[in-house]
Amino acid sequence: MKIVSHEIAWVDVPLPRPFVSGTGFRTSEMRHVVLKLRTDDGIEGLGWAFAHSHTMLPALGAAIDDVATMIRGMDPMMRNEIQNRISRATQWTGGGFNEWVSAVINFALYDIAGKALNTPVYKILGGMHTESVPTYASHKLWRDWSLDDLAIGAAEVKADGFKMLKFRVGANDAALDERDRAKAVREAVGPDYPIAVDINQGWDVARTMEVAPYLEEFRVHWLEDPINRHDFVGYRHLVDALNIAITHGENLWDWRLFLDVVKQGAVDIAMIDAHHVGGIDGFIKAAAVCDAAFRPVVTHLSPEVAVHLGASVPNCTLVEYMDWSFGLFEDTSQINAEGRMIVPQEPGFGVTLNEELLKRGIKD
Ligand code: SMN
Ligand code: MG
Repeated sequence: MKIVSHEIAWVDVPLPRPFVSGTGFRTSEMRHVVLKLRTDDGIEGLGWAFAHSHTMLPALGAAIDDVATMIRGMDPMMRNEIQNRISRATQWTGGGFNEWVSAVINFALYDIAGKALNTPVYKILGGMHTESVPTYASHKLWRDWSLDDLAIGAAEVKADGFKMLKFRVGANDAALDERDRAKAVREAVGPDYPIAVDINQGWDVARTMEVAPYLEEFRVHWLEDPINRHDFVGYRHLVDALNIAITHGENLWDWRLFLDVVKQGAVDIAMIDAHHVGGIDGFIKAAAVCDAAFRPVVTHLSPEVAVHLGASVPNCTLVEYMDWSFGLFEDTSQINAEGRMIVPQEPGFGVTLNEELLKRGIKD
């Protein structure tokens, strides 16, 4: 089998509700770049990426286009040989961007492998769960939500069957206001339901030490990305000092960085974004590094990929449920009555592009 051609497509996927970041960035659609990678026996593998702002996406699309052209003629099952070729060609530019490009190619290669072998990706990886994976809800409860909306949204998530929820804090000036958010959520879901918070690198160590006791009071299960992604010394301090599990890693753009994090004792639960670590293969390496240090991992975004990782990676304990990409596909992982994400059994990732939406393309 050989890679013979590819196509790059652009599509704006409408969001179920507008997204407003903690820094005030607002968008009502998520722009995606889609790679269709084709083989000489007629198989088409899909890879995709998105960005919250559109700024870097044209550059990403151009780089994916170049790399897909470069690997023409290669055997798509030879993923390591292909990655070596990509690494040699891209070593002159910065790490994060290269990981992003590699991830989209790597996803398409896995989708091809699954279709060629008539096997879902999670079984190629060595399956662990055949039907469903444990999942937490992350698609609501944003920082701009009022206390009332937070309470209503938290109760809805629980009623929908999810086994845990994540809400955002870190936007308020007063520590007591952050406490109010945790209080509203805790009271809405009752004493035993697991809740987690995400700060998106909004604080420093001192601020985290100031606010965390208020969150501990409401039994917050994990504190995610409280401080800058590079401050491993700070993370080590928080791991040692706080009674809440410290979770981070979604902003680490290379699987090797997880070795630094675990060696320094700077994480309790590692969050890995497959797009940021070069794809499925990078995720597996990052997760193995964490496993060697007895650290569980959880996924970040892209549930269509993450469901296969959650169903196969031994120390992957939770998959993030986020609905942003759902419009891109005809079929996407659904949640069962127990709040678990259903594992696709179709070959590859088991997703079909929404070609109608693809025809509409992008807005500008
Ligand atoms: C997050 C990051 C980027 C986009 C949306 C949400 C957040 C998460 O950090 O972990 O879900
Ligand atoms: Mg996060």
